[in-house]
Amino acid sequence: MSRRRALITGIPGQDGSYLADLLLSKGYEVHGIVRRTAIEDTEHKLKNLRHILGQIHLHVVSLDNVLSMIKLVKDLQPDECYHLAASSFVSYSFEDEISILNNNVNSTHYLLAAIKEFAPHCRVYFAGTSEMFGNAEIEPQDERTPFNPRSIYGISKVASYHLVKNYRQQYGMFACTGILYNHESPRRGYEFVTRKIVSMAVRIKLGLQESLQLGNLDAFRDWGYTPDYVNAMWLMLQADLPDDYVVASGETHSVREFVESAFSYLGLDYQKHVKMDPKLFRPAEKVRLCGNPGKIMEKLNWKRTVTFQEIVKEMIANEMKIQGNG
Ligand code: F7E
Repeated sequence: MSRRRALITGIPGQDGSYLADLLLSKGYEVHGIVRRTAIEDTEHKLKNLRHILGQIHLHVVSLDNVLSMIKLVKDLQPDECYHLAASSFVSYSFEDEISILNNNVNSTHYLLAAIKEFAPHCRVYFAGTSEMFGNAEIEPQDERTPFNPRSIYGISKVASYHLVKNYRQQYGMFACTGILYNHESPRRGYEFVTRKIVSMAVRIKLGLQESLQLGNLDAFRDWGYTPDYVNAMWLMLQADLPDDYVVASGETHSVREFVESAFSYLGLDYQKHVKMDPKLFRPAEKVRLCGNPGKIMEKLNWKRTVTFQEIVKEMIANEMKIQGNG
């Protein structure tokens, strides 16, 4: 039997790289879409893929060019497509709202249309987010909770979610949305709060820096472990029927708790170093996001394997390895 072929948009990111690891371990032929700038600077832009560069196939395709997307889908005939690429840093979406909305929605639409026409057997995963719930009235949120996005990023994901649902219902495509809550790992980008905290805490420990400025320490998030979450993506495409699922830990922790744990692993008292900076607060932020993963646990037998404390510990250990030797 020939190897199953997967196409991943956003393959260089945290999620894309762990998903590529998972699919390779399952024997897939793995293809990824990257920007030209990534190929020109593999050292930095493809650092999450360094260990598997010889085992995957990369294609330079612009997600805002429908013709190049059609060509790739037609030539490749993927069995599974994971659409992870997006402008995903919520804060930027308050500054660059027009292009973020256009890019995130159009790329999803182009991909769905290309697959419908030229590779209709292909199963599609779309990366939704807890930001779709925004200012949710109910906690925890699940698949029936009404969306109330409070950022352009969240709005772009709600619009794309409806596109996915429409292609599923109108054209019979096997297309699913995973509504994923925050998920972290040593490969998280430095702009996100968990990586910022661990990298700065380690700098403070090494005497390279005195203090750390953060936004709202009393924001609550539902934090999970990225390898568990890419496993959820894969499970959705192996199901008998396409559907949408919330993927979350079901626990909520404050940014302050994350800070406290990270600093205490390093033997530091966070109160001596961490300062809140009102400039880093977000407009209109809902402070408690917490998901109910009951449906995916019951229907697809998904479970998380790593706790909040273990995530903090692994991220600190990795950062010590990088900075301690650097
Ligand atoms: O913020 C607060 C901030 O930027 C987490 C993305 O993957 O998950 C991620 O979105 C919390 C927020 O992630 C700072 O206000 C405090 O409450 O790490 P973050 P995010 O915005 O929750 C969702 C599910 C996605 O889909 C997104 O793509 O931390 N916070 N102080 C801070 N956040 C940052 N970045 N920097 C601070 O100094």
